[in-house]
Amino acid sequence: MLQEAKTEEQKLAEFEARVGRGEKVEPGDWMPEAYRKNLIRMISQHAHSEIVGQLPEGKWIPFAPGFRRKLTLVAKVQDEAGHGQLLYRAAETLGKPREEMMEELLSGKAKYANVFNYPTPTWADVGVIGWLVDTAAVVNQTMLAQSSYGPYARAMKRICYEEAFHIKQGYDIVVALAKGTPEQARMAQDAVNRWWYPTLMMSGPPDTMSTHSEQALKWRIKTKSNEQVRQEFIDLIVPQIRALGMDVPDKDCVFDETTGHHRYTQPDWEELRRVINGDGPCNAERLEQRRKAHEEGRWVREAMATPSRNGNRQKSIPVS
Ligand code: BYC
Repeated sequence: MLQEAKTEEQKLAEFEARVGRGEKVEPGDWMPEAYRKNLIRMISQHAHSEIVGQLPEGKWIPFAPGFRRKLTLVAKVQDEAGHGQLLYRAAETLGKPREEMMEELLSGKAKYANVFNYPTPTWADVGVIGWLVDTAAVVNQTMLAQSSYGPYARAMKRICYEEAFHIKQGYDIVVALAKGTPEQARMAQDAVNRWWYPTLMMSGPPDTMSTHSEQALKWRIKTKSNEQVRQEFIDLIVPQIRALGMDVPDKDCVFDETTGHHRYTQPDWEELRRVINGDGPCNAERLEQRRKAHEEGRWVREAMATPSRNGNRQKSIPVS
């Protein structure tokens, strides 16, 4: 039967059957409008997170202790820019123009990961972002690599390869500090203490407070709930923290023999709501920096959009 001759109900039933069989949905395929909208929302927020996520660590590039630390940090921050590009591209395949996404980010309308609105006062923060935040990101993104939307799932695969390197980079910094002087060890512990709850919040609110999870799980945009992802992260990271001789900031975080998982204290969900709605410690600073970078990159975008002598015009517009 031709696609046009089918009723909306038939198209939806076929779509859900395909997704249920684990098939990928591709850009030209029929999809429910709510599926398209949910994906655009999530992928564009993810792209913004990669772009804004360059700033807290990027600030430390001039002060990295030594040439090798600087090289790996530069490479990491550049990777994040590349991830942003991949994700904007994936969102564009759903019909969302890149300029609109940029406008939403720069105007403060769009959300991006909560963690990037916290300060990075010491070098240990660079290590802890790479180790804790990137581990939480990889647990989530490994799940998203199974997403029903083909371009998003494929972007996640590539991104996870690079994030695995970022985790090692961060872990290596923390190991050096944890095994260094007492002052360095204190600095590492202090950073773990400050990043613990924001990192737990990164996996999203509890399932009872999540607005999009039910639909996202039904259509396999996500394949695990926010709480499943958070639990997976905690079970992975807690033994690593203890193996380094460091304290888990939550005194009630203990392994529960009956469930086979760690119990933990819930983060302050009101803090998450505030931070993602613009009222975190560094929201204004991050957006100001992004706006400045966007303005400074204007000449590049304009130069690339100008036809060359042979009449060719560069089609894709760089982000910054
Ligand atoms: N931060 O219904 P819910 C990186 C929002 S970058 C901000 O559960 P969903 C890195 C949520 O968007 C990778 N917002 O939503 C880069 C929704 O708001 P709206 C970062 C959050 O989508 C540089 C509302 O709260 N990873 O690793 O089903 C250097 C209700 O939530 C957050 C991603 O972006 C949050 N933590 O689930 C280093 C992953 N939590 O749209 C590292 C992609 C919730 O209704 N995103 N919100 O206004 C996801 O996996 C999902 O969107 C979430 C939330 C799990 C975050």
